[in-house]
Amino acid sequence: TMDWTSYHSASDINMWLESLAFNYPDIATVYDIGTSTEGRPIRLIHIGIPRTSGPLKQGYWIDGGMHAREWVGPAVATWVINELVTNSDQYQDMLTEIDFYIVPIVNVDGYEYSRTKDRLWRKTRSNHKSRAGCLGVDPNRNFDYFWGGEGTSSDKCSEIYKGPTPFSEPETAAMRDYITKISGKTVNWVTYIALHSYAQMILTPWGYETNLYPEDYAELKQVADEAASALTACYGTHYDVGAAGTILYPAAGASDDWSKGSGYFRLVYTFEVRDTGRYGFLLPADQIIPTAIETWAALKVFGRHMTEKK
Ligand code: 0X9
Ligand code: ZN
Repeated sequence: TMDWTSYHSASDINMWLESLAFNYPDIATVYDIGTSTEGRPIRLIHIGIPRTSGPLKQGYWIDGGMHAREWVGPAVATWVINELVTNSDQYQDMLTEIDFYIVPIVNVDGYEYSRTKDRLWRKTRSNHKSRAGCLGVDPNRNFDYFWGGEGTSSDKCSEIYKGPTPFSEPETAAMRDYITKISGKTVNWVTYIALHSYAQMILTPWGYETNLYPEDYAELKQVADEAASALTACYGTHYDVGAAGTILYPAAGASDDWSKGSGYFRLVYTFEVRDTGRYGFLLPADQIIPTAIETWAALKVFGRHMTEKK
């Protein structure tokens, strides 16, 4: 059983995902898309109403927990999973057209390390033989799109260490392999969302340079503005919308730029959810539910945009 009044361990979340899929076998299936450095499963839940004929369903990917200390990401992801699965009758239209693929905790080792050893840990826990004994890679610098560009480091002790090679981390390689494997075969990917914290921003590509925009930026921005309005309508939380490298800072090798740049996804966003620094990464657990409710209001706008555009 699960609740959203406290933050939970990776093993509790993984067990809960399994039981949820067991209880709702018609719409939910769990897959382990890989194994972390320390041997934990990287668990994905696939949610949708199966279609027996017609075109491939549209794919909507959501991940959380890429950065270990950003605990609210996994909490929001699990809230969204619970909402979709247990209230699926309310989401018939979306679930007949769209398949959701949600990985609540990408960086499982880091998440557990943050829970038990070092609250502000960010990276994975891999060992790339640093002389100083530093561990871990920033998974959001480890994707191969402009890998090693601005806002990355080759210093193994850096918080933004890009890794020895692109996809050196089993966690990022698992994402790439799964997304690639099913693309165009069992799903037509459309939307990619990465849940991070904190800043209260909806970020579009590109993130690897400043003042650089994809050709369809006007559409990306317009839909994100609509999503931000829906979010603000819940509790008045203010969000900024813009290209990551321009309104936040340039950082290359991130999952969003890879998703867009590889051509697998069209609507690509990184959410930096609550707050703006009062608590920062240490967001109190009593803000999980309001954060999830307002974030879901925004995420539904992308879903509606997908089903309308026919
Ligand atoms: O630096 C990051 O990876 C993200 N911010 S965080 O504070 N959660 O670490 C922002 C990534 C935005 N996307 C790109 N720059 N591509
Ligand atoms: Zn992050």
